[in-house]
Amino acid sequence: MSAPNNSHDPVEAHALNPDEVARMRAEAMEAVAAANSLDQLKEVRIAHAGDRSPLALANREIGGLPPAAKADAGKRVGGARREISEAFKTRQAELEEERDARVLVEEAVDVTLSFDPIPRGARHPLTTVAERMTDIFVGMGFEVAEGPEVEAEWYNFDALNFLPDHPARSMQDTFFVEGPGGAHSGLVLRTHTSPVQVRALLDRDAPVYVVAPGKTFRTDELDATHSPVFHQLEGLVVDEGITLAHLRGAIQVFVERMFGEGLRTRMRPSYFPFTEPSAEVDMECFVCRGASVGDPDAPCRTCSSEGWIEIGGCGVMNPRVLTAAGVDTERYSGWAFGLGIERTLMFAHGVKDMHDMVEGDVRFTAAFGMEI
Ligand code: FA5
Repeated sequence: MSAPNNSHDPVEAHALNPDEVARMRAEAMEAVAAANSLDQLKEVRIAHAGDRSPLALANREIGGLPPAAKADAGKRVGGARREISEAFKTRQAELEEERDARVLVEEAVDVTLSFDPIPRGARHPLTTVAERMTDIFVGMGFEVAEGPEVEAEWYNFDALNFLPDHPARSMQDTFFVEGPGGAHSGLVLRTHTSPVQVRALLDRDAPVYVVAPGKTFRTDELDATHSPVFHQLEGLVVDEGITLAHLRGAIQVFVERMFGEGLRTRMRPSYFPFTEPSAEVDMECFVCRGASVGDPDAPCRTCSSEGWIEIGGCGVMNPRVLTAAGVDTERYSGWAFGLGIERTLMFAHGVKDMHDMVEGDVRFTAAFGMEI
């Protein structure tokens, strides 16, 4: 006689033991009730209702029971699993409701608060620097003059004593404006602000003290220090007894107010058709103040260790220009200068590349404090 087959006896199959099923159910119900977040509840579900949970494993054993015991065990295990599933759904609904209530409080938006729908803009640093430069001269008694950006060749060149074959007129430097059908229009995009000198002199009687900030155009490639569209500040003085010494003084005052007290300036001989003598204006490097010259251990990137920085051109008015503008050269004399505004911004604020000024990235403007 063989031994009784007890392996399918629900009492002996531990997992199907009614007490054990009740214990597993109670443990699961307790864990569901204790879950305080949806994440915790998810873990509880895996542990007590997942495929590898104790009750799921017990359920698998039912298949091996004798038919008479199957229904009983199935009812017991199935009932426990259903109850756990219901408890899980109820707890899930409670926790979801709690979460929604919390999110409503935590993420509440006060729609009655005032807001700025469009970010506030600011003027471009070139505009504010041009204004500061202009203000320095206005403080010395100058008035502001203007001229058109699309300018007659006569004002841009002829009246300023540029001879017809002067290289600045060539296609290399000048944007010529085409007339109808490609005809010669006699107009250019002004290559400098100097034509405003002539316009200012034709507009008013001497004495004349004007500055003219404005946009200028040349067929230069955009690089770190050049742009095809750039800005200059023109200055012009015509009065009795005016000499180069007044020009030196005005430039010196400008440099000290713009860049710092005690900075020296110098003039190097140069050539412009509308001034005689002509000079390039240099100012002492405001970073190294000349200390980097000949000192390889302390190179200066601002002045390339030259000690001086060029800021523009200037000179005593050529009498031919004054005559073309109807000024009595027996009585009056004068001088003029043209300063690069981009270069001034670069030196005054350490801007290393002109691309930054023209690319329109608002972060560049923001770095200057969004002056309005
Ligand atoms: C002139 O344009 C003369 N009209 C200046 C002048 C006025 C001389 C009155 C005498 C009397 P120049 O070509 O050197 O000169 O230009 C003057 C300044 O404009 C330069 O020193 C430089 O700062 C700036 N500049 C010239 N070309 C460019 C460019 N492509 N991009 C940016 N700045 C430029």
